[in-house]
Amino acid sequence: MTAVTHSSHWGAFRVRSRDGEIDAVEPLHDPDPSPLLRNLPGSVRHSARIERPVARRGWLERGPGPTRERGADSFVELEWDEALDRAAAELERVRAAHGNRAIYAGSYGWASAGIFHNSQNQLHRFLNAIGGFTSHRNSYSVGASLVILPHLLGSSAAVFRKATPWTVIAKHTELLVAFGGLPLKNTFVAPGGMAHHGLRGHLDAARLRGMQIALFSPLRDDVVPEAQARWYPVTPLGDVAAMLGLAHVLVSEGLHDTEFLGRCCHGSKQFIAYVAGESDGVAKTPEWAEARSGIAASDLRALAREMARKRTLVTVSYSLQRAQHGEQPLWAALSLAALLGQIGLPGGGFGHGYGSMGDLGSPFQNLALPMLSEGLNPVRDFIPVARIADLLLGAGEEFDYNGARYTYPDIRLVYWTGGNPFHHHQDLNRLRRALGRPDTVIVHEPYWTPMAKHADLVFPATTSLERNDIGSGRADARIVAMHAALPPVGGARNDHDIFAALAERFGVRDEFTEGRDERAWLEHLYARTRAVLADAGIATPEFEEFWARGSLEVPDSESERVLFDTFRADPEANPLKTPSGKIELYSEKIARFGYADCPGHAAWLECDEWLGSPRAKQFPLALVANNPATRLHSQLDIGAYSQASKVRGREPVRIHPSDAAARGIAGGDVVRLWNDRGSCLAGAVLSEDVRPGVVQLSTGAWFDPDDPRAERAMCVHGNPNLLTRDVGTSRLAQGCSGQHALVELEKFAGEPPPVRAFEPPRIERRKS
Ligand code: PGD
Repeated sequence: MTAVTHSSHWGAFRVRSRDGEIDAVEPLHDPDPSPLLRNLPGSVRHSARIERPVARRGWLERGPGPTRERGADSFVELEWDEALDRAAAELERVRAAHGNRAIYAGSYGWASAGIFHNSQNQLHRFLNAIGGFTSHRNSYSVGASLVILPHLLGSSAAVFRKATPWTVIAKHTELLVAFGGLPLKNTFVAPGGMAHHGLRGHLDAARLRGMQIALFSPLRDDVVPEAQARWYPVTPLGDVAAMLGLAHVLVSEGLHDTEFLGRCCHGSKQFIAYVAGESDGVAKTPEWAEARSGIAASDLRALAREMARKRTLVTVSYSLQRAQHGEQPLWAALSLAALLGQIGLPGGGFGHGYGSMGDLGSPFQNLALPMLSEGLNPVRDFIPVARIADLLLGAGEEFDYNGARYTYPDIRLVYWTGGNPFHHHQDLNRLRRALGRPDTVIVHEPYWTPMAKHADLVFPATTSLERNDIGSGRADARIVAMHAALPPVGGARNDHDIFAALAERFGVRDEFTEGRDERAWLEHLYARTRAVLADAGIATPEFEEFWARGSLEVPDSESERVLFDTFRADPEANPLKTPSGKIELYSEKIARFGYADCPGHAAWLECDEWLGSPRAKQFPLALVANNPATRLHSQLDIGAYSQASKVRGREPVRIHPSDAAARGIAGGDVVRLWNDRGSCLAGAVLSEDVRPGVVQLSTGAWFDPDDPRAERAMCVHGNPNLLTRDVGTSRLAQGCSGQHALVELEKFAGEPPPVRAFEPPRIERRKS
């Protein structure tokens, strides 16, 4: 078969197939292609694919209802029509008996690239056509940021979409202070597509010009070694203390910019009083900070003076806000940058998410390309996305969120497409209990992921490689014609076709499809894309030509943008959308909410699980459960690149040699990590790049319980979310706090149980 163009969240490529399988993948004009492309060959016809619709045996025999059998039961194969009839009947039963709010279809997850086949858009569009569903707000990535940034800066888009691009940083920044680092692995990925990977090149250019990087992270390799960053091996969850210590030096030595603070910021008085200890009797001196952050007071003093001397950009990664009190590192970093007075200058000021997402700081034009419209959801109930287990376990209970109180509805049916909660959620034993509560769980998945294994009805979905689409990210270098490279595997169908068939059963097929097939939808969405591009002055060919050509280039016309430059130049004429019109270092509005876990200015709030907490006596290692380097989240954990990183088939856990020696652990040993929530096995890798007292185990190994019926199962494959805690960042944002946990670790005694994560469940042919 000839090569065709295609795209993914981690890159655009040409793909060649042979004998119904992906054979070779070549990047499309990319200076630094993602190694994640290596997961694609051999992934489409993998034995972990779901090939036919199935129903859980207990659900078929005993009907819908709460059960602990999900994830342990066998499945029975169904014909497509029967499976669709059963799904429609159950949706109808729940709607009629409990109303549409009893359907939870927040259905979080990254799904696949493509503006038409995005499975969540498809799900929401279908459910909106039949009366709506309980939805979610925000994301697991930036749950705290999306809520607090509008209070501080008027909008979150201001920081994400309008971030100063890397091209400007490479030209102007002298000192980049990166809390949470700039891990290259994360920048290979962006939702919707990422055709040009430029970070390595920008860092090279910046280093040659003399830019220095101060890296605050427990992991030395959170910046590529070539960038020669100065490593400040901060205690996990200790960054806010370091920021306040730096702020104290600026203020006590008169290095802060009072003119900028007065003109562009609101509430600097309250923040400075707190830093100086006037409001709480505790001066946040570098010595105070050293005791909490692990960074020497003398180093903090020297760095603060250097920051004041140089053109300095303070940036904080997404990971820092994915933690208890995750709002604070963001606010403290912004306050620190405000003291320096360089916000709005080229290469100076504040950034959030450099190194966390490939498209942040992209010099390519940020075009809001059309997606399939979801229609309107008449149901008002929602949850902050990471509160899924609270929702399922707490019907009728109240929760706080962003200054208001809401009530969890009684969910009877969960509908999931394009996401894997057994990857993204915390405290998985609690999630398993929660997923036992609804009457029915319906999942569309290409693969037998743990979420598919926990469903009652499973529909086999195609992967993007089996269908046609148009791919482009938010600030992408290319718009890509995503040609189907292979026919659908087994009986798999596109999510759109599954929902169209369900819509037919509800008499709303025409409303759902608008009378279009796949080709007609692509032409329709392309016509709308052309209009967006025409507004941006980009000429485009007709659909036929685009489709044959394979991709269109988007110019890098935003390479000179500077975040907040017009605001800085004239804050009266260009006010921010905050109550004061300025950057809020103190927020009366947040203070009025009265949340002890998110007061009116940035503050040091001790986390329950950090190395300074009493719990560390029992669980003395700080786990960093970060995003993986060898796959996107849990996607294609079956792939060759992900598999090559495993140690004796398990996810690698990195541990400092001194911590390993204290426990008699050698590299390559199978180890058990545990705390009072659960445990998992992993393969030990000894590394000096990890700060002593810290272990690092990335997310994304498919959950593989030793006993699927056990109340507290152990994951034999290495999923860290057995150990993480299921609490919101604060009552303000209720974001995901999964980045950290305290754990203990030991060498696993005896023969470790086999890894069965990629084996399908037991599937029976139906007795007629
Ligand atoms: P993915 O593995 O991308 O994880 O969590 P998310 O749920 O997005 O799951 C996507 C699923 O969609 C895969 O199973 C894939 O097979 C399926 N899929 C792909 N394409 C299609 C399709 O077209 N149709 C259908 N039906 N299915 C499809 C990500 C989330 O995890 C995120 S964004 C972050 S940042 C969080 N990070 C952390 C963290 O740092 N630490 C911890 N401990 N936990 C985290 N969880 C969060």
